[in-house]
Amino acid sequence: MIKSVCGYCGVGCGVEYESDKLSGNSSHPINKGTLCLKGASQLSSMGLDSRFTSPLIRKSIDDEFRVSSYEECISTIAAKIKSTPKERVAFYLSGQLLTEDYYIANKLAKGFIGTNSVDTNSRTCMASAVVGYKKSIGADFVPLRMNDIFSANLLILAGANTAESHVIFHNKIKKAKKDGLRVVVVDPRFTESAKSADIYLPIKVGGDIDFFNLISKRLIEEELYDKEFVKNKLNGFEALKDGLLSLKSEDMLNGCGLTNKQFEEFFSLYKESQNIITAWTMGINQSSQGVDKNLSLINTHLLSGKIFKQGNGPLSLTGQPNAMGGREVGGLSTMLGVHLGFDEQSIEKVSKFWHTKNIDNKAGVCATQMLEGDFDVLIICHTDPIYHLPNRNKNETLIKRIPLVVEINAYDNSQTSEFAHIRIPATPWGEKEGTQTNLDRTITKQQKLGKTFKNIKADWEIFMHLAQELGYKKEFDYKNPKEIFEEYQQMSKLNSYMDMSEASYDELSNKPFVWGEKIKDFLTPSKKGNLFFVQNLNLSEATTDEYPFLLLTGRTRDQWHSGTKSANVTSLMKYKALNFCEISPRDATRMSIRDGDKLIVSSIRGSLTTSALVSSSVREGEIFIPISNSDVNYLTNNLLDPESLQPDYNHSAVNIEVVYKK
Ligand SMILES: Nc1nc2c(c(=O)[nH]1)N[C@H]1C(S)=C(S)[C@@H](COP(=O)(O)OP(=O)(O)OC[C@H]3O[C@@H](n4cnc5c(=O)[nH]c(N)nc54)[C@H](O)[C@@H]3O)O[C@H]1N2
Ligand SMILES: Nc1nc2c(c(=O)[nH]1)N[C@H]1C(S)=C(S)[C@@H](COP(=O)(O)OP(=O)(O)OC[C@H]3O[C@@H](n4cnc5c(=O)[nH]c(N)nc54)[C@H](O)[C@@H]3O)O[C@H]1N2
Ligand code: SF4
Ligand SMILES: [Mo]
Repeated sequence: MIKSVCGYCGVGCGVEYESDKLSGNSSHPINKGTLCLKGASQLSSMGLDSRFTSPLIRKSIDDEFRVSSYEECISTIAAKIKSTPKERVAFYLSGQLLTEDYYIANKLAKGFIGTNSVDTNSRTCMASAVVGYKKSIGADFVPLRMNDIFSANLLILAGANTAESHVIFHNKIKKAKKDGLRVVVVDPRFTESAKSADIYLPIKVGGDIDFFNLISKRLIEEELYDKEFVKNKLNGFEALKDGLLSLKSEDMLNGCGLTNKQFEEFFSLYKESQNIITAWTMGINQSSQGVDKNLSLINTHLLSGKIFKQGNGPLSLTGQPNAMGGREVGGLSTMLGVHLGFDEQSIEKVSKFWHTKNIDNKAGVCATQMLEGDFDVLIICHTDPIYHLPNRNKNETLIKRIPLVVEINAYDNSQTSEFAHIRIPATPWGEKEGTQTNLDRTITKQQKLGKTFKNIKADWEIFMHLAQELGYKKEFDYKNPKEIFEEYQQMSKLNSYMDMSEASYDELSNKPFVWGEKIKDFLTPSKKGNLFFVQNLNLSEATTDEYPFLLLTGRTRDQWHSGTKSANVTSLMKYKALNFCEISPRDATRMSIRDGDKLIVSSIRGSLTTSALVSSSVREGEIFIPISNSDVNYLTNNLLDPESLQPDYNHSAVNIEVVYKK
């Protein structure tokens, strides 16, 4: 029997493989034997016809690809990097890479090539939470675990549809509910998660800051905040208090679109709940005020002292399987490695550790700005930016300017492949090994379950061979992921609060390691948390007469993003269609739209074709298109949060045209 970990979402469920069968690992602390359908179906994704297996090369994207060799691809990329100024080389990575893949790519780019433009699709996903945590608690650190819900009285799910996106966590929620946990869902859509909630709050799109501010204001007005904690452990109380008290509660209610009755019903539950967890995902992070939304949410936990105590705290639900590992290693252009930045001291420590003098002291360009940057070499690995970045028509034009685009992918059908000059195949989940950190700091080892094709390398090997070809043979001489993990463990000691060096690589499949369990205090230099007064500035795109609908986008339970792994797996195609557009019954009646009608949805930036699904999950004037429609980002706007540079995917103004009646 081989023990491994699911390669899909941030819950990080343990799996077992024996006699060609995959099941949940009953001794894994996260899932205790259960798996969702995606997790259980992963063997099928290994066998898909769309697996990518031959290296391809072409001079111009107008030419046909020709089959190349792995060696030719690596030497062509290395030659181009050598002749390119370092600041014109960028790496676009993914929260789905393993920690060892990340480590090598980061070490190569930041440590040796000397470019800090190494960023990941996590920029589109968790960047606002990273900045929010850093500002308020002092580090990108999730201060509680999923199982804390079993000690909580109230769980608030804000902009998080766990029933579809974190399925096994959602099952835990259902279990905890039986033992008395109350659940409040705050979401503009009446989601699958909202259906089983005790209270559903149909928040106005973008209204979260007003909602959380109103909670904080009431805590202050009714003197329900933790006075001792505020006095001894927090900065910024007076400014927050003055700011909040200067606002009218009515305006805040208007801002979040809730009635007085709805808020009071919620707030009386809030007041009587001793232990509270607020969990959030894309409805908070993906916003032109994503960081401020995070800060307003975290404020409520700081004021009430409901943090660093069992059953309490702000729980950011990371989406991808190893976005956390990536953040820990340093896979964002705004950090160097192991949560260290680009200050002189950090650069000195890391330079000494890596034996290099090449580290630059400026933050690099982040993922959401990479295509418009001045790059001559862009290496994209384990992600599909043409699919996932907002305002796709613009991105298709921008990427064509880059002289060398390299795509490393395990499947053949990404949307980015059309724009690549060199394509290198990588071994996918099930054929490689390495570690990943789930959303609550649990590190589990992924294991090989099947054979690895001879000429297909794992992502870490591809980066290592590139480094060696660039002349860094001694510095990149690893026989296996274990050696990389152990070097990373040594490096993590450069940061005093990181304790992953206590893990044993060989045991990580059987015995996952949870790092950071000893941290029970703020990680700021003063060991105090920071409150911030923030306000809803309504910066998202507004609807107009021409584009009168607000488009919301998001996940469906059995599909994974662009669908290269999931869209053609038979068992995953039954639950919901890949391409549909939810429209409210009132809008449908007004426009004579029926289920199945073909629609063209357009924004000022582009359009797509979809089919109508009349549903009371969405309100009048709002529509929902799942991201399993790989054209979704032709519609979306590219507004970014000014601090985290995360996109505001969820709120784009669109129009609907009915093409023909079914
Ligand atoms: N099945 C499946 N699971 C996945 C993934 C997948 O592709 N498929 N992807 C993984 C990844 S990478 C991620 S990041 C997570 C994402 O996990 P979720 O964030 O739970 O997924 P979404 O469907 O994007 O849900 C975002 C919710 O925010 C709501 N929302 C939109 N605007 C607002 C707003 O202004 N305020 C509030 N409060 N809510 C708003 C939307 O209606 C939606 O229900 O899922 C992970 N899990
Ligand atoms: N409109 C809208 N857009 C969004 C979002 C949204 O909510 N709405 N969400 C955003 C978020 S949160 C995220 S995380 C992104 C996700 O966006 P992407 O990361 O682009 O989505 P995936 O389809 O998961 O892409 C992963 C790629 O890795 C490839 N792959 C699989 N296994 C391997 C492997 O082992 N090695 C290599 N090298 N490649 C492999 C897959 O074939 C696939 O092409 O989308 C973002 N875009
Ligand atoms: S919940 Fe996430 S980690 Fe668990 S089996 Fe499902 S996809 Fe995999
Ligand atoms: Mo994500």
